[in-house]
Amino acid sequence: MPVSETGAPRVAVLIPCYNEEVTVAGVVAQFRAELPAADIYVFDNNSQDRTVERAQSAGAIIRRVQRQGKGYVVQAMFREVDADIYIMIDGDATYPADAVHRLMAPVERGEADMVIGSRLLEGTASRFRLLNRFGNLLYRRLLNSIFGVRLTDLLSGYRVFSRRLVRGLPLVGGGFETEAEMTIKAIERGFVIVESPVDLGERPAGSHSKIRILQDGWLILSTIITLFRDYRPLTFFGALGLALIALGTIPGAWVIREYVKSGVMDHWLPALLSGGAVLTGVISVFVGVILHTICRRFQELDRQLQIFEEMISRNNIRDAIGNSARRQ
Ligand SMILES: Nc1nc2c(ncn2[C@@H]2O[C@H](COP(=O)(O)OP(=O)(O)O)[C@@H](O)[C@H]2O)c(=O)[nH]1
Ligand SMILES: [Mg+2]
Repeated sequence: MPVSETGAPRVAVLIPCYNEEVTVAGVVAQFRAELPAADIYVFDNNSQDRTVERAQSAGAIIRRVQRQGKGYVVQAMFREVDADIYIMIDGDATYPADAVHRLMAPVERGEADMVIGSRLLEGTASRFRLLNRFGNLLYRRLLNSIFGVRLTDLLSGYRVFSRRLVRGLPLVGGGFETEAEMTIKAIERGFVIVESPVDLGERPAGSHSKIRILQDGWLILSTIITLFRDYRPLTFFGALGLALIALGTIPGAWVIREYVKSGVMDHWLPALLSGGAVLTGVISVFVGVILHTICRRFQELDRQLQIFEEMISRNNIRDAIGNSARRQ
């Protein structure tokens, strides 16, 4: 764990905000009380209310991001803030600040790169809107079966990150798909993720969620499917191909049986459709195989880069350059 000159890890609290004047000052004050030495940043995104004034008078460092969307803000946070431990939290006072020490502990001990404050782990009493709970359950099933993990809360906004993860996660999503994206990319890059239970509270009167259920729900689903295609191409295109082959085989077998029985070929249309489906299926399987090979090579490159970065951050620059030169 890299540390500051004083010997303690440098902690940054990151609060993405869009129109959170009702609650932001309270969140800043709570984290100031829990972590007196931390830098507390409010990343404002064109709020039209008094979010910035309230955050400023509560003592937060203000950063402004022009491009609208939580994902763009998270990208800016990861790019601009330099720390050893990063805490991300909503500005809506729905997550418990006093849980932060428990959430930070695995990262501080170097045992995890991401701790997710899970609102759905057993024993939690989170107050969810019904549709949000349903969406969360659906995405969790999907994520766990595709990527072979056992996470309970893919979308939590309360997270702790190690410096290694913040520096090593190329995020591109601009909106509320950012949590799904960072979770899947962290899994794929071999970062250690753990969950710790937190109870989600309700927003106070006058404060409104920024999630648009249908639009953002679709964005999150399409992000999971896109990353499934990108990171597990053999399963994705292989399953698609096998389904097409199976679909084409059934009418195909029937056409052949009819032909054998009557000796006359008079079912050209089903024969053509069946041939087309089987051929497309075979092509899809091959596409999966090719992309799988490419994907593995990129994974190796990723690992190599991680090793390289770790060496550099440990000041073994000469070692890192020497190693890469020897490999060429
Ligand atoms: N900077 C910025 N923050 C946003 C944006 N959209 C949402 N947020 C913040 O991200 C956090 C999570 O959003 P929220 O509406 O609470 O989502 P929910 O917790 O799923 O209901 C809150 O602090 C929001 O103010 C945005 O476009 N820009
Ligand atoms: Mg929230």
